[in-house]
Amino acid sequence: MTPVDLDADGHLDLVVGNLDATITLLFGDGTGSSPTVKHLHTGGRSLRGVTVGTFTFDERPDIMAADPFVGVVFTFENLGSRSFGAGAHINT
Ligand SMILES: [Ca+2]
Repeated sequence: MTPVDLDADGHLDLVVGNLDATITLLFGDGTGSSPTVKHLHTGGRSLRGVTVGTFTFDERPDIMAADPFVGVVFTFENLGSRSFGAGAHINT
């Protein structure tokens, strides 16, 4: 689980990698309750590591997740407005 402000609204959001190979995004509203939930689907088998960084150097935090069962790292580019590009595959 990684806390980060994905949508640049000043409130921390959470990025959670799931055993079913999905990524859950919880967009906080600053109250600590009732976050807006969004899911990203990797198409993998089971995630074991998720990290966030500005991999495309545009100052928006992107998401990277590792699936050791299929030997792939998935990257999701943050396009702004709570939308993300399709997960790109990097074979490991
Ligand atoms: Ca936020």
